[in-house]
Parts: sequence; structure tokens; C-alpha cells
Amino acid sequence: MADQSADVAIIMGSQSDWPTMRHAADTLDRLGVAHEALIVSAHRTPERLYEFARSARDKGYKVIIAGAGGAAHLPGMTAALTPLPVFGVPVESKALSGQDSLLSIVQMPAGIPVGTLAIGRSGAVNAALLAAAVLALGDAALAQRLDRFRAEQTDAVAPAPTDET
Ligand code: RP5
Repeated sequence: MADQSADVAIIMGSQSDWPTMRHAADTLDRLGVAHEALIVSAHRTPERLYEFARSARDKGYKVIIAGAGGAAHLPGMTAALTPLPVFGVPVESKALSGQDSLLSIVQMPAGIPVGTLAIGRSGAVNAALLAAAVLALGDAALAQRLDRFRAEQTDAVAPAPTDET
């Protein structure tokens, strides 16, 4: 859904990435961070990628989360076209379990950084938390919400395991 006031853009190479990337969206929702999710493929819609990345800062985005699988050029190409911080999420691929995605995203040559997260859901959640942490540097209310998120997470850890699932 379009949100002109979104601070974070969540982009992904395919509809098939959404089951992973929706965890980033859910995490940003929980923290009250405005975001927008878009399909932008480096391979299938290169012109869309150029248009998105070149205009991202002027549109008001502050952080970009980019998820892709396989030959995952989307985060690196996006980072090459915008000065905004880009966090890359390697989506778990069928053929190589996301190791191809991870290696495609993580090995950026010096000069164009992509902050690369873990493969799959953990990476998507943590990309959102990192995006929120960046935004919280200039937003005291968000910083408080992030502190509360962590405190609740800590409180939710039981002292010992049980047989209940
Ligand atoms: C990448 O190719 C996408 O990011 C996706 O992870 C992968 C497969 O895409 P589909 O064939 O499922 O559309 O560009």
C-alpha cells in the first residue's frame, strides 16, 4: 500500500519474497514506523529499480530494506543508486537454501555498502530493528518504543524450558 509519509521502503525482487519480507513490515508495524512495501526486481524491472532508487531520498525515505533471493543484485544495485542506508535481506532460495542470496548480497566491494542480515525471517526482522534504530537516533519516542520492545522480549524468556509447545 502506498504511504507517502513512509520513512522505510521495503523492496523485494518478487511476490515470492513477501512471506519473508512481511516479517520486516510486521516488525515496523509493531514499532510504529511508517513503511511502504514494493516489488522492484533488478532483473525483471530494471527501469523500475532505477526510478525507485534515484528518487528514494527525494520521496522522503530514510532507510531502505531490500530483500532478494538467488542472484540477489537488488540490494547492491539499490545502494549504488542512492545515498540512503540499505539493509539487505537474503531470501531463502529453493535451490541453495539462501546461501546464494547471502553471498550475492554480502560481498560488496569497498565503496558501496549494504548492511547484510541473516537469511530469511531473522534477517527480515533484524533489518526492521536496525532501520528503527537508525530512525530512533533522531526520534526520542521511537527510541522509547524500541527500548520497550527489547524489555518485553527479555521478559518473555522463561527461566527454564517446559514440555509445552
Ligand atoms: C529474485 O528471484 C527474487 O528476489 C526471488 O527471491 C527470486 C525468485 O523469484 P520468482 O521466480 O519466485 O519470482 O529476483
